[in-house]
Order: sequence, then C-alpha cells, then structure tokens
Amino acid sequence: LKDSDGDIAVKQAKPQLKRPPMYKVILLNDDFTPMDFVVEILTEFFHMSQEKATQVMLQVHTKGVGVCGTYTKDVAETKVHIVNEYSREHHHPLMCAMEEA
Ligand code: NFA
Repeated sequence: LKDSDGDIAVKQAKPQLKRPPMYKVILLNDDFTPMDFVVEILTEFFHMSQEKATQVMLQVHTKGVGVCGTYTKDVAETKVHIVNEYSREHHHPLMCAMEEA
C-alpha cells in the first residue's frame, strides 16, 4: 500500500484487543416435550438450580424461546450438540440452538 507521499506503508499487525464473540444457547418451545424433561436439561447441562431451571422452562413455554447461558463459540456448539442428541435419544422434539450474543 502507498500512502499520500507515495511511501510504501507496511501493514502492522495490530494487537488483539477484541474479546472473542460470545454466543447465547437458546431453547425453543414445542407442544410435546414434557416440562420436567426441560427442567432436567437445564439443571444437568446448564448447572441451574431447580428454581432457576423452572423459571427458564416457563419462559420458553410462554414466550417461545429462552436463554440457557452465554458461552464462547466452541462451548456453545458443544452444548447445543449434546442437548439435541440427548433430546433425540429420549424421543423428544426439544430444539436447542445458538445465536451471537
Ligand atoms: N410446551 C411444552 C409442554 O406444554 C413444555 C416445553 C417447555 C417444551 C419448554 C419445550 C420447552 N409440555
């Protein structure tokens, strides 16, 4: 790259100051998955208390979507995978997904 004086400007590596993007892991409502199963997912895989898990489950049930937690990309991807696999194994249609926070 040449600057206004015609000098060659060498591109300098800028220090990495940005934090990595974070991702929300979300649960989507459906008409079939038992409420107890959703609470179990939230306590087992997202380390929520029974009370917090019940709140989040009811939020998903009434509003259609709820946040399980916010994680780095790798961790969010792994959680989504594990939850969806666990739900399928138990023949429930529960859907877990992720979106940039
Ligand atoms: N809507 C489900 C039911 O009435 C419960 C549910 C809650 C499913 C949260 C998925 C997520 N059994």
